[in-house]
Amino acid sequence: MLDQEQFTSGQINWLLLATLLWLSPCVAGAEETRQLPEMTVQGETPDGPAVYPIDLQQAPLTTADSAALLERAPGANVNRNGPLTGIAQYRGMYGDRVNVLVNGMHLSTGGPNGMDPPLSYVPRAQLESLEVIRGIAPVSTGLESIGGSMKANVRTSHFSSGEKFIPSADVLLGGATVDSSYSVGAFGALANQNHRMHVYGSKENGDDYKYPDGKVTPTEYDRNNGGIGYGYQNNGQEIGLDYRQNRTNNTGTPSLPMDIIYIDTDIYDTEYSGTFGGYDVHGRLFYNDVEHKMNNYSLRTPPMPMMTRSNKTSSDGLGFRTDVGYALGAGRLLLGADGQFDSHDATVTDPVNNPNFYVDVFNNVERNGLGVFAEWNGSIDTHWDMQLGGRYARIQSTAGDVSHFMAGMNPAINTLQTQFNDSDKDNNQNNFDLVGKLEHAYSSQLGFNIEAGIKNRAPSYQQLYLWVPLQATNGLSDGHNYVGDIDLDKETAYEVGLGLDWNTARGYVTPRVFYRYVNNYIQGTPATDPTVIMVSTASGDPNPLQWSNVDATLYGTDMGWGANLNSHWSLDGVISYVRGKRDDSSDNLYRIAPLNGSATLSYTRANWWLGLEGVAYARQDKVSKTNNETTSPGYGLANLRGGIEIVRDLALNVGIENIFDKEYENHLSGINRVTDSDVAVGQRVPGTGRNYYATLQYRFN
Ligand SMILES: [Cu+2]
Repeated sequence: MLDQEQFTSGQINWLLLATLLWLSPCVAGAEETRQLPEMTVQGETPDGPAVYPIDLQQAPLTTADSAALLERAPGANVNRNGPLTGIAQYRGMYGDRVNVLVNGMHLSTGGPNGMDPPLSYVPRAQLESLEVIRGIAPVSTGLESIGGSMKANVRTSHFSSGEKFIPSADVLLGGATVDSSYSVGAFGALANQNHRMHVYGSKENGDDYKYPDGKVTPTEYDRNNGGIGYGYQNNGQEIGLDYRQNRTNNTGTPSLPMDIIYIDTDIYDTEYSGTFGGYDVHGRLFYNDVEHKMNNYSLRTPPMPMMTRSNKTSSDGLGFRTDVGYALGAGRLLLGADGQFDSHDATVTDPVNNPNFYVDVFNNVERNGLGVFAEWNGSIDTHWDMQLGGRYARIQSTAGDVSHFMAGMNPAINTLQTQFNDSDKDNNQNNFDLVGKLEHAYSSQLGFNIEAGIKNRAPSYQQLYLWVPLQATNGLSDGHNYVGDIDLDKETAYEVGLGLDWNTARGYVTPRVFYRYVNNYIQGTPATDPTVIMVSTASGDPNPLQWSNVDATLYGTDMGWGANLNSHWSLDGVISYVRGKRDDSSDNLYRIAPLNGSATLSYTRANWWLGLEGVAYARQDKVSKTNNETTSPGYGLANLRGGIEIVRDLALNVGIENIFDKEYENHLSGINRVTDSDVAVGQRVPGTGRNYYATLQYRFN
């Protein structure tokens, strides 16, 4: 079962496991430092109602893709193109529009088709918390956050008290039947009052998953992820150093034209925080590097025997952030500066049938952002809290010249190449963001909030520099070839929101409504350049799209809700609805989640729990004609989960997902492009069939 590659990282895991088991007797007497595992409870967060922490306690550890957990937060969802490629969606926006932070970092991802979205770098087993910031994201959350902000934090070490070093550890084994998958993970830490250090590693591997009519090919996956970190604190000052490595091997993405052969990513992060008088100073510097290869012939049959293609890409990103916070009036002012300097390259070749084949899809592409912001949070009256923030960001993009091996022989390709190389490739945008929020505590149980904001996003590098018609769309997966437009303008969103938080001992509801108008929304529209159409037709799509600035409106409502029936029984759920449409034409926006909701009935005892989950999606018939999007029928699913602490520190979690083995298609799943699959080409990729899973977790701290 283990091939050479697996064995290498398996060795690492066994080494960790052995070390941790050896360490375990040392902590038998360390009970006073024992902390509860990650049990963030909905509606009870120190950050208040603005942040929605996803309850990880009852979320399955066998879901390889952490992004799947987003379905548990109001307004959030996930666009799937494969088992590890969940793209975060929030209130109808996704991809580059949603600011997803991994340990506070904005990562420069390597897949021009969204194969390595930020959350793919945080295996579920290593996730410490996943939070969705509700509504308009504060300007302090990132350079560009037009579609909201989310924060994923990974397991790390924490300082303890006293000089004695206290160890802590966590070992996890999991398996699931639907894709014959397994996951192993280990985390170990050692900390005292001044030093903390940690090491971790995980491996996840699965085969093609089953659905009631067969198997979805290729949905196999293999991901190895690990890292090491150190922190030091003294006299109110603290530094942290972290290194994380990701090695994803053969992993299918049936909704995209190619599959992942590898994604090799290294992430370096250093952080400083200190207090000087009344000033809290914070700084962070980070760097990530991605080497990625995908092709259309290793995990699937190419569309035509001679059309074997391979695409090698590389990306890197350098980012920083500094901020200082201090008391001002009845609140705190945060002043900061941040930057992100990303570069991207991608070259398509045909190593099987044509060694001369090469196309520079992206060459020396750079996207650099620099910003400053000010944000004040405080109270303006006994029952009124306010947030006021402003940000300026300058986003500068540029690209190098490209070449295509056919340019000498094919006049149309030569025209596109010459046009691109002769053009001024600089695109500079000045973004001014503003956010204001008011919260009114009507009583200890009831609060109201109102918010308004202006947010901007400069075009992505694909939207600017895709010069030859191809499906490099950051995972749109609509089957169309696209070309970019160097002269695109930034998107500007004007958004307002209203909300209510009602929270008592017996239950809670947290509804929000929002309305967002986006000026210059970037959307593919039918290409008009006859040369583009000619080249695209020759490669199979006679109707290519070109990104252009249109206008759009998104509005909707979402909420978390729950009821405590008695001391053991409770009911919790979320409901999300969003409507997205063009303003300049009668079309709808593409790949928008239909009305959906979930409810979990839980029975909880001191050392075991059971949960019955119902998930329901309505039909989506508000689809995009421009993107040839098909409608999807509604469906309901039932899942049963449970957990028990067998002995102290050893927990078993088991469950059955999709109990009735229902065949269903999630609207946000992509369209199948693979011929040798049980799923027809052009059909929306079906969801997983009945799945039994179990995880065993041993942790002490
Ligand atoms: Cu890729």
